[in-house]
Amino acid sequence: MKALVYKSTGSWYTVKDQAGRTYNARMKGIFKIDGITSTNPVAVGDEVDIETESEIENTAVINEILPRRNYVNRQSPRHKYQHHIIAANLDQSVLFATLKEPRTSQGFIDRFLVACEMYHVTAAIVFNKADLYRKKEMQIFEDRKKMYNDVGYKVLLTSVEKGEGLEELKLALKDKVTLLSGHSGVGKSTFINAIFPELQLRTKEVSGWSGKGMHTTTFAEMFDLPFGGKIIDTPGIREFGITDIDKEELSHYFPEMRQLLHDCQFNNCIHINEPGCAVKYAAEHGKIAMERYISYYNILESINERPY
Ligand SMILES: Nc1nc2c(ncn2[C@@H]2O[C@H](COP(=O)(O)OP(=O)(O)O)[C@@H](O)[C@H]2O)c(=O)[nH]1
Ligand SMILES: [Mg+2]
Ligand SMILES: [Zn+2]
Repeated sequence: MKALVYKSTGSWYTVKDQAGRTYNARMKGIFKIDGITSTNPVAVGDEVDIETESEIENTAVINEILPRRNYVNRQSPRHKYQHHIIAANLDQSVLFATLKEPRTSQGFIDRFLVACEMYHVTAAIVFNKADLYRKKEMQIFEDRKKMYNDVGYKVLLTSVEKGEGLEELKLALKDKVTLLSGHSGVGKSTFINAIFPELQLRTKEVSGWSGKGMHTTTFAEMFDLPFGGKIIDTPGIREFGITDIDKEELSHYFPEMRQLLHDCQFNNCIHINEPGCAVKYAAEHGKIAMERYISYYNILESINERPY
């Protein structure tokens, strides 16, 4: 029978069948998907085919992983050519960011958006901890909101602590499968606790002087939202990766650049020093945001040419 994977703890998976019954399931045999060996072949959000093993102990065996609509990856830190699948079958990913305590960098946000474009997952940004923002941060928020809205991304402002902006956020999550992303300490667990008071995921104080949050949980987990939809919390995973990409490909993942590519003089333009570059011209003339162009440049620099 069919079931959905809610949690992965390494070799055991928490799955739920269509009747809403939960099992502890494990895999039989070795799985290879799309020719890649994955360090954890079954991911949260996966649809699987299971067989009950023990009715009394609520255990099951996973026979098959059904085809994925999409998935997001992270390169295994130890093995460059192994990928760690974070989650599958997503409708969108929401990035929690903050402008204070801690401040999420522009570069991090843009890397997240590029990754979402690569994986064909809709992206939205939530700026949390609004209660801490003063005039300066509010101005930055308004600037960012306009910049990202212009490119086509939804931007929300919340204070999970004060309960502000939550209705709009819930509306954005309703009836969708959402991957929650963002640095540690930005309020993801606090938000999930606010939706499910009975859950009480552990949250931790942002430790004083360093301003850095601490990881309190280790495994990704999916929750059914009481108002419809599902949310996946990914503790300990800071970002999903921009993997296996050519320099020439990067601008395809910036929507505002994508629409200018045909206007560049060279079709393999990487928009740095080439003559007749429409992207660079647009950045210099305020048609695309200079901040985004700088992020583009920084990501481009981080892409290693593949050794052929
Ligand atoms: N001032 C303020 N603090 C918040 C807000 N949301 C969360 N926090 C605090 O930020 C810290 C980290 O939150 P947590 O939910 O653990 O972050 P996570 O690592 O993203 O899951 C905790 O001390 C929270 O109480 C908010 O809207 N305003
Ligand atoms: Mg957390
Ligand atoms: Zn160009």
